Amino acid sequence: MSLKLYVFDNPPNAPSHSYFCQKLETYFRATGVKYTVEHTLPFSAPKGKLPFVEFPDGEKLPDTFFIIRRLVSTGQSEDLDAHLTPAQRADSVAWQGWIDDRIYPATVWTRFGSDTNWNEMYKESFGSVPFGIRQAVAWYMRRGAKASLWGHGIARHSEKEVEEILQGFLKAIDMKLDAAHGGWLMGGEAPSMLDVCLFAWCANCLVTASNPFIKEKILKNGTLKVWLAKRTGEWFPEYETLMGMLT
Ligand SMILES: N[C@@H](CCC(=O)N[C@@H](CS)C(=O)NCC(=O)O)C(=O)O
Repeated sequence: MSLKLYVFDNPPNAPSHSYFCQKLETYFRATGVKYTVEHTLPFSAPKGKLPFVEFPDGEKLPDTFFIIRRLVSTGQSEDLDAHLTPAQRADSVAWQGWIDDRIYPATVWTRFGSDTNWNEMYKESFGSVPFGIRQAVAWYMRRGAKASLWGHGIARHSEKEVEEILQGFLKAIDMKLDAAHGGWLMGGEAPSMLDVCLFAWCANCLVTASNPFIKEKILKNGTLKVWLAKRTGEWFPEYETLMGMLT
């Protein structure tokens, strides 16, 4: 069976500008799920967000959590946390929640909240949209993102406070890498969902100039860079530019 994976359009052989699209594709690579990539926009997605998948019978399913849950529960893919103890499984879910629901919004706020970072994002993401509608689409998307991040709460913090949140996460990752001696973050011989999410978040932050604070911290962390280079080689050997940044 081959799934269709619907994601934002992206330069070839590079990580996605969307963390959640990168997360799902990384899960597919880590588990060997067969898929083809289709480019689309969130307006066409069942829940208005990307990614979503389409099964061979035409059913469309959105949301990384529910997509992975369905694939695992129907025996179409591997549960990457199956080898963990129940307590470790709970930890893995908590780490995923930290990344998906706190670190990802903090990351998006650094991109959309600061005018300097937004200008980078604008150049990278809207350059191919025809002049004239480019400004309108960008303005609409920034306004929507700012409103939803205000609703989430992260946009109510100062830049310094958001950096503290990100810094705390990066410190925790350092401790995790140290405890795992640079191997899989939950220990053992195989990746867990935490490895998938951390790789996806780092790759997604490294591919853009719109989050300089995070990018600089990742690129200054030798242990994390070695870990990311290993994962890139195993999961996305075609990401040559990313590999160049890491080695
Ligand atoms: N809970 C969803 C989140 C997906 C999500 O937030 N996708 C973002 C891109 S990273 C999106 O489509 N944003 C467009 C919008 O909100 O209009 C998942 O796990 O797939």
